[in-house]
Amino acid sequence: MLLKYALSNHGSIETVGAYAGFVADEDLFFSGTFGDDIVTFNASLGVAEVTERNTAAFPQAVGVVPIAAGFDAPLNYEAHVTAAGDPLNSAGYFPLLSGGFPEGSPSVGPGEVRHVIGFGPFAIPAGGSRVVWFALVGADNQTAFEANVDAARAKVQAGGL
Ligand SMILES: [Ca+2]
Repeated sequence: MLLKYALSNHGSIETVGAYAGFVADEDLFFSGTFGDDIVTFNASLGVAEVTERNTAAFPQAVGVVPIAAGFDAPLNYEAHVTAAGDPLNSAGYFPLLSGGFPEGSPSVGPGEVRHVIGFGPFAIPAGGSRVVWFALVGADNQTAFEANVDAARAKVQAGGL
């Protein structure tokens, strides 16, 4: 699934330091519970990836793929929170969406995990816009997952929907 967002700057001054992020709570139930999920920043794919703890029995993988279209977005970032650490309201997600965790932070779980992934900072010119995409990707195993991530990126590079 591809989600497309157009971020427009209707002002007369360039917007700098913009971030685009996506929060997800996947709740994998292949194992019969969402309490044993693991979320990892897959640095080689540049995606947030969620699996069951027991990947031998349950090899399925899902993830969120950030894709910037037509501009440079220098940093993929990630952040994780557990159920106990959920923000109290929507505004509480802003620090995660705008800052994330440092790249290379470790996997979180097993547990009832959420994550944030995105890119930034980037600029939006006055009167202009930036288009960002997030692909929600899943597969029956790691090999198929990687192929589906590549396919999602290729679809956007070919013009999207
Ligand atoms: Ca699970």
